[in-house]
Amino acid sequence: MASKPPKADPVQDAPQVAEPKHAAAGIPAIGHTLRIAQQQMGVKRTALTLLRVNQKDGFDCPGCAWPEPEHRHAAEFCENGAKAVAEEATLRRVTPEFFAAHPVADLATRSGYWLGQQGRLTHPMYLPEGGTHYEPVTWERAFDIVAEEITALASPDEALFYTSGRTSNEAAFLYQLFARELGTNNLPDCSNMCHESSGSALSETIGVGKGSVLLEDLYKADLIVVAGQNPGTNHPRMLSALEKAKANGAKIISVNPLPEAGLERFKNPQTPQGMLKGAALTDLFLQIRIGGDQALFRLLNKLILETEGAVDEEFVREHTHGYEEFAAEARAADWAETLTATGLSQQDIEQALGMVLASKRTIVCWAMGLTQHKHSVPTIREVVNFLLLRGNIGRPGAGVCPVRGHSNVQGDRTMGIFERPAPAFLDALEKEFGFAPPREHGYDVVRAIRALRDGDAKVFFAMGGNFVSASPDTEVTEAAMRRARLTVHVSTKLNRSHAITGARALILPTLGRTERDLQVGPNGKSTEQFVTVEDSMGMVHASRGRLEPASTHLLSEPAIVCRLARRVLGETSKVPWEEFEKDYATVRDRIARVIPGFESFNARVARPEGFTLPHAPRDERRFPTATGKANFTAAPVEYPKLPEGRLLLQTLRSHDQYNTTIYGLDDRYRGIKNGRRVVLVNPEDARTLGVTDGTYVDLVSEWKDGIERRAPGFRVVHYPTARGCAAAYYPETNVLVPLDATADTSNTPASKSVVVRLEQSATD
Ligand SMILES: Nc1nc2c(c(=O)[nH]1)N[C@H]1C(S)=C(S)[C@@H](COP(=O)(O)OP(=O)(O)OC[C@H]3O[C@@H](n4cnc5c(=O)[nH]c(N)nc54)[C@H](O)[C@@H]3O)O[C@H]1N2
Ligand SMILES: Nc1nc2c(c(=O)[nH]1)N[C@H]1C(S)=C(S)[C@@H](COP(=O)(O)OP(=O)(O)OC[C@H]3O[C@@H](n4cnc5c(=O)[nH]c(N)nc54)[C@H](O)[C@@H]3O)O[C@H]1N2
Ligand SMILES: [Mo]
Repeated sequence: MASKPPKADPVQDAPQVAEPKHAAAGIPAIGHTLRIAQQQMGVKRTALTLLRVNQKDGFDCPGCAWPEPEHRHAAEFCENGAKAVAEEATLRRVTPEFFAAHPVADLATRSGYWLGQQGRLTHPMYLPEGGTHYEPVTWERAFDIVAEEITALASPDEALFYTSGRTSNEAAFLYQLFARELGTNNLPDCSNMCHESSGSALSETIGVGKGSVLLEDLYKADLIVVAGQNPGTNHPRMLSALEKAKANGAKIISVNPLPEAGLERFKNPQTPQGMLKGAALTDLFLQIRIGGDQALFRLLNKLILETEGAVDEEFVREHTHGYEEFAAEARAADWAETLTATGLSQQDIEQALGMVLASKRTIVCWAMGLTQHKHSVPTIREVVNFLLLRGNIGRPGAGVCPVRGHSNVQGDRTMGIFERPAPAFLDALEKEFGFAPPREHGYDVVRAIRALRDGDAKVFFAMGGNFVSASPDTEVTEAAMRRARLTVHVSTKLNRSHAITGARALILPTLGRTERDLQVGPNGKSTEQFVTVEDSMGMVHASRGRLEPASTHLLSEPAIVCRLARRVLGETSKVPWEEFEKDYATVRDRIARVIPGFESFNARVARPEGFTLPHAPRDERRFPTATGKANFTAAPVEYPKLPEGRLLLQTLRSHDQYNTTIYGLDDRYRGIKNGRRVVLVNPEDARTLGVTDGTYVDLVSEWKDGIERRAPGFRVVHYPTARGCAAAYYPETNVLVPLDATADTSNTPASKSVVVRLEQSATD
């Protein structure tokens, strides 16, 4: 039997602390997975559902974007994928009775954990202006309300259409089509807070904003650098790939302020010997200071340049641009400054260099540890310089590997969810559909918040996600949201964004990945639909849900967009929305005509393994940049400079959460139990700052705008992080991230480098 959701809230946050672990996955992971899954789904549904994850006839795991291997295990999922599935396939329900019992003001006092634990949304719900409770509403009335508010706008640019990264290709394509036919490019998405820095740096330097490696490249690599990523928690299936790479002889360098258990040792739950002993993964751990990566790669580049025969001169000559300028800048890199910026020793760096020079095929993998700093874009460009120097792009076993987060965040971008669409994409839309899409750029996430705050945007529509909790500067974002005329959320689960509303608000409940999607076709017969997704390595495949939907009142995301578009755009629309809703294959036919790489989409996606999108640098060493070559870049080295008595805080994920969805209160690998309000501090720093393990402090962020941002009541945990650095979980710490503290060029909130001071908590 599934168990009941927690009644009490605030759930007691009383962290208990033990030694951090040195290995990830293995037997405890399996027990833990099944326990969480069974609480939500009961025993039988757990077994039936988990067997379908990532199988060729099943659904794509709604967890991360790591690709599926060619030879799939019967259990091709990980502990955290199983938690993501259980969270969606739960038997708990949030019904109209629940909303009648909980006024919105009450929901706003609840923790994200409590809200999520209540279960799946079952009915469209409406909060009228001045109302205190959400009330059930028909779908027709819900679409009328959205249409009323959109029609009342002075310009379509006063509407915002946010997307989170679980939305399928089909739904994403329809959604951006609707926004653009309406007349706006205001399509902010979670990517703006995530890998935007990677996209910005890669498009400029190699001409494609996506990773250039496939799974088999990892198996062929000599050296894999994993920088700013915690795969043990966030991409657990990557550990199997790293294990295989090691078995084939690869070396691994991990670059991280924290010693992450998953990168130390991996106990593969799918092999008996793996469960017992496990494989050591990291050969060299570079415990870097937060934000020191650009300096590290810059110095490595200098050392490569100074080593006879280390540069792949032929590649540089044939395929790159800007080498001389870059080399001059890199030769000027300074040892002393690098040691300060990175906190590493000369020996660390020399050892790394030895491994770099010994490798003919090098891959660099990264995630949020590189993308969420002020200087993230130049940092990632420096990684590209590093790979270009030795010809490590566009050959087997080598390349760039930004490891994407949400399971279809890369696909959503491919489908046109982007506030700054390429002219060629808009031209193709125009040709296919016969309307003129707007050319002016729209708002990204940070600019969308400013627009709401300043009254320049009045309707906020979200296709999934939890905008209020995921965004920076929580108080500013919440106040901005409350100024909206209408906030609308297409959601599977309850979250804080439903409680912080505009004057009017709607919750539109939708099908999840795990659920069967039936649409009534033109012949009047119900036909099962499937959707498609693209993983982190550009592989596109089908996803088919099998479970009965959580409620008979749910609509699929494509159906919601099609009906809304018909209602809002009416007779004037040039798009056959009704046909699209009835048969998603017709949507794929259009995608095939609009987006390069999707030719014969329906035929190719019918293959169980799907197909791989073309990637010019990877496939042909062709670099579609402005210069027609791969671009070396030469930016000055930056790194955060910390005032006396302050720490540099990174906001990261615990093992029991998926972004703003909190599965539980433990962070097993880091030895934290039963609480999330913890701040990990190096014991030496704690001593200097006069705080000890177990005391409670407020985190107070300091930024140049002089505004004091405070997150109260965090338990200090002595932890072996790099000196001067601290770590605490997101989203509790988003209050500390200033809205305007963003990465240059990409405008991604700098949520991994927040300057804070610790103050004794008043309550301590
Ligand atoms: N279970 C689970 N899976 C997830 C998610 C989840 O929340 N839960 N989220 C998904 C999403 S959307 C994303 S984007 C990914 C996120 O995946 P990650 O990027 O792995 O997530 P974070 O927890 O933010 O971890 C950042 C890592 O970078 C390190 N780091 C921080 N600052 C620096 C730095 O300056 N330099 C270096 N070298 N390292 C640094 C941190 O110590 C940490 O190990 O995971 C995806 N998968
Ligand atoms: N401080 C700080 N802030 C961060 C980050 C950080 O590291 N530090 N990371 C950033 C990153 S990398 C990201 S990607 C963003 C994440 O930002 P979002 O993507 O906006 O947030 P999520 O928590 O993933 O969204 C969870 C909600 O999505 C809904 N949902 C789940 N599945 C589905 C579905 O299939 N369809 C629909 N329609 N809805 C669904 C549920 O209602 C759930 O409550 O947060 C960013 N914010
Ligand atoms: Mo993300």
